[in-house]
Amino acid sequence: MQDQDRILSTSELERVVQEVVAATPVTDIHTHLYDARFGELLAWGVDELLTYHYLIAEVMRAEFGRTSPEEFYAMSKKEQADLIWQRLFIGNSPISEACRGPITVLGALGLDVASRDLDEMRQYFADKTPEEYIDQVFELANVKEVVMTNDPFDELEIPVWETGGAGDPRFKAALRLDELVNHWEQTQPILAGRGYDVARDFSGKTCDEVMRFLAEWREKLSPVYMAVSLPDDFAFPADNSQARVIQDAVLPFAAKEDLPFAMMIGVKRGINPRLQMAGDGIMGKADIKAVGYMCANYDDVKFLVTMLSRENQHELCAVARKFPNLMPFGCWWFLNDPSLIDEITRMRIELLGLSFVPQHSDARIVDQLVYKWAHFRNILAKILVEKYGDAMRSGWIPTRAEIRRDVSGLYSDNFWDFVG
Ligand code: HDL
Ligand code: ZN
Repeated sequence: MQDQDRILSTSELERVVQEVVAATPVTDIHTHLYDARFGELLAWGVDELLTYHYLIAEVMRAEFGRTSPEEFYAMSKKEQADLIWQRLFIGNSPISEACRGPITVLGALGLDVASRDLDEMRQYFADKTPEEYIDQVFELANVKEVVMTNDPFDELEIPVWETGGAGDPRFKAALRLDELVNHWEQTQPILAGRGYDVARDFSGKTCDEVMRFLAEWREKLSPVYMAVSLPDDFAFPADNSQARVIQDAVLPFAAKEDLPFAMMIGVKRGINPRLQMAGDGIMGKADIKAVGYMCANYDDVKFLVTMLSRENQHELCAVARKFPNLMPFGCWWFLNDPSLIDEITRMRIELLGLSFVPQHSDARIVDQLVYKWAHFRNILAKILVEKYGDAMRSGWIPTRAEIRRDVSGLYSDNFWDFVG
């Protein structure tokens, strides 16, 4: 260990941690982004940023009694963005995390946020192409690659995959299975219509045919993992089609193909259907026993798990201590806020050391990579300074190389080492 690599003071520690946390590129393991070949599925620019469904939910609160969800959704994208800008940024101080995001992005792009002139800021995006803006955002956010959310039942996505051809190597695929797992009764006829010999009651060759479907889409997408979101009442094992698809098709396929299975547990879809996508949310904690059972009984499957309830976080860490095939990841959705990111990340470091994936952006708009990662890096740096500092106060001497190793693990290597 060379002397100049050793960190001997708190001030040096703070400088090194800040530098490494900022300079280390990120693998963003769950997003809803698409590379430019997906055309209109790729969202970018200030009007998309302002009409993010998190901000729609917030503007509906500000507009209560004035604008109904139906009236809002009848507006054009520009009119929606104007209303959100007026209500949440001008008429109220933009200090919620969802409001803070666009301001961080616009400021990072060098725009005159203090002008509050949305039309002037729109000009900045007018002559950009998606491709050049993706390059600019990836550089600004210091993100090296993202994992998409790819739905084999999405009529807009399917043609792009059927066309084939290599996409942008920075955009990895994930095979999203919500329609198959959570809506079997609606999806089984669609699969049958595509030539798979599947029966609603799972008789005959149904499970083999579902695995043939998975194999064919694995061939098309080369996904880094399979994924599904699951409700707060998800139970496993269970006597229902959701558990049956997982048990008799997804898990055997995951084991046979060594393809990890990501479970995002705790979402309640359509709590307020009038808000459309903004109407999904959370109505209670999930049952960690399902996760423990799966990890214990399918030790040849790698599980990536994130949970939506704050109340599930500690037990997820405790279960992960028992199962090396369980990789907790991210501060998902309503947990992607500074106070909860701080709480959850500290908990994970204290219980799991550095063996987890601390964050994903869940970005739907390319621009969001800038703020979701800038905000996270600020919090991570403070926590790491404290944790390395604790060791130093007892005489441990960390090195620059070790801090670079650790941060690279949290941002990227832990994920790639786990998925293989
Ligand atoms: O199911 C999911 O992947 C969630 O992330 C939802 O897409 C949700 O709407 C979201 O974007 N959360 O951040
Ligand atoms: Zn998501």
